[in-house]
Amino acid sequence: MHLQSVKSLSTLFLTLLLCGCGEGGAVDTAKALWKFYQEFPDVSPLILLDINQQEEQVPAYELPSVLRSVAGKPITSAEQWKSNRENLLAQFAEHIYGWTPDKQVSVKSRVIESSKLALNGKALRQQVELDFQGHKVTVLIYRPNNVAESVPAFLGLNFRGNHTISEDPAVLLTESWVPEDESHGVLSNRATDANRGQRVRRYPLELIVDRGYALVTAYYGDFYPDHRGGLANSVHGLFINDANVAEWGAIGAWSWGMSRMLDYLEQDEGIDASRVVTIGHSRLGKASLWAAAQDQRFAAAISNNSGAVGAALSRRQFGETVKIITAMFPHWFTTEFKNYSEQEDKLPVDQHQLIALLAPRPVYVASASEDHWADPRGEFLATSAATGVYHLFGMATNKFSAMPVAGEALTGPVSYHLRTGKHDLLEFDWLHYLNFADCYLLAKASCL
Ligand code: GTR
Repeated sequence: MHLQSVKSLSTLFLTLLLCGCGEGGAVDTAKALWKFYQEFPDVSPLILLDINQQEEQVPAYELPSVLRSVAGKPITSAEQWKSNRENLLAQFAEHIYGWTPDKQVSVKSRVIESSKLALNGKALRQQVELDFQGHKVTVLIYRPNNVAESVPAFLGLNFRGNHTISEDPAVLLTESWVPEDESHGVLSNRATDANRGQRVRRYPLELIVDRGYALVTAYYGDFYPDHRGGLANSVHGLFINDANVAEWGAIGAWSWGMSRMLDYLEQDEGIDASRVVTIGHSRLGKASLWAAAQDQRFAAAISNNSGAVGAALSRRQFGETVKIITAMFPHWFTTEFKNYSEQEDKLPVDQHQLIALLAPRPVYVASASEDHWADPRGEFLATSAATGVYHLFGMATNKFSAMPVAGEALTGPVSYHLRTGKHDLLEFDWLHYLNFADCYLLAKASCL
């Protein structure tokens, strides 16, 4: 494709900002283009010119029914749904995320730091090393003090290292590869004190513990460093002789990591491992859904602005498409997935079925009104389409007849909200997630 007009140049620049290649709206377009080039030196930014942001240009499509089995038979009962579940998961593994190894890996866990004085004395902070035969991951836990019984928890991975989620100087710096970020003092891919608290806005820790929940997190790069050469230092090395994982992607590795964090919580008396909800933003929202879809020990899942190959319908080809995501992030997926570029209608599944794999456990999908890259309407429609499976289980859901206006939510075991603003995870989102958790993890509130 060639740049034909000034109009297409400005479309490109706007798209660069949209795709998160610039942080928020603060960076100018030239910087965004430079950033894109640095992160994706072998991808032409012209690929972004294909992006559709017009509802009228969404192609006609037909979704695979959530109430039809992989073998093509109608599903009319919860029992039939359950017996089709593994086949449906296998479709996502085979065509999209790759197979997650089921081989057990031995792990040694060790609390390496602990203090009851965290968050102004409100929380117990624990840093736990999980050592998978030499591959080490550090889990950070904040758990409310002054509660006798074990508490429910939000469990999710973070983007830049545990030390970026709070200003707390006791949090250990990650030793894993982190993306270069000169403006936050990250040079030579090593975290430094300079980027402590960089993502504090995404983690209202005091609010979370005040409401009676623990937060459990780890740096996603501890499981799989998020770049094309990341495989060499990823947990894939633990399964080197396991043929089934040859086509495993990074999203799969992050999801696997979330399950291993849950394994640890099963031994932690302070946390009720039967009441753990996965949470993730953007690419980590994709991992949140895939982790909870596969691992039914998770009590619920939250997907925040997860977009393409998260909660958004691929067949809409709105915002980020299969073609774009597999060009920019090939290591996230099984290699076969890129064959569905511009052939989304050939995919045997679409993302509403990933959401449905949570059933009958509660699931929450959230979008942001300016996050066109992630296709808010596609996220809403996928969530809506998943409700049919909850009805099979005899569960009442909200009516998803119309997309809520920005600032509004649809509550219930299948929840959705549209926050005003950009691609991010903010207090508005957390307040809704906490209410959702009050309903389904604490049974404190009436929920529809
Ligand atoms: C974008 C990517 C999205 C989303 C996002 C993020 O660049 O295209 O799929 O994952 O990054 O994780 O912030």
